[in-house]
Amino acid sequence: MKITLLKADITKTPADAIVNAANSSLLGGGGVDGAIHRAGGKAILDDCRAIRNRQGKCATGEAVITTAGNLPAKKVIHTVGPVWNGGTIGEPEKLRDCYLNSLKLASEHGLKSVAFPNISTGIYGYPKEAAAVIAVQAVQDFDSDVIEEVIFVCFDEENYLIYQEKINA
Ligand code: AR6
Repeated sequence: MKITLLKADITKTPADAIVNAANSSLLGGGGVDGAIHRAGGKAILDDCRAIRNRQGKCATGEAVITTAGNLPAKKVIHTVGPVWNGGTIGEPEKLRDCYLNSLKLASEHGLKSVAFPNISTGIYGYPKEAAAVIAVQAVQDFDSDVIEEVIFVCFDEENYLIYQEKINA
């Protein structure tokens, strides 16, 4: 599986699936979540509502899949990252689960390229360096015959420089 690093807006990334750093309500929010719903349009929210009606909220570390609406991607995978609370209440495991469960869902849907934002490192306050180590490790550990490329899409320069170092380590 090839790993690519971009400094970009994930809503403009033409991957088969883009991953959203959502919250458990699945009904939108700020940060990358807000950007994805704005750019993708109402169809994404409609799908999220249908999932809510079916299964209720999305637990931390879990992932669900919807249409990508007007985005260049085929699908959006919504995953709920952990809120950073000092790191002693399972945040690292939950963050790893976000990456693994998103990749599993992409694989099950035959999606060959998956773009990830830096989950939890914005509003949820996860330290960027530690989050990058977990993200890169999870992707490297994931075995798939389906997924050919994982793209880490960094929005800020700090994350971009951290990922450059971790991917090449
Ligand atoms: N493209 C790529 N990355 C982006 C974009 C974009 N357009 N916009 C922001 N980022 P955050 P979280 C980066 O706060 O920490 C929402 O309200 C940003 O620089 O979006 O998981 C949800 O509804 C950062 O590196 O997500 C939840 O309530 C990364 O995306 C909560 O925020 C994640 O920052 C989730 O918080």
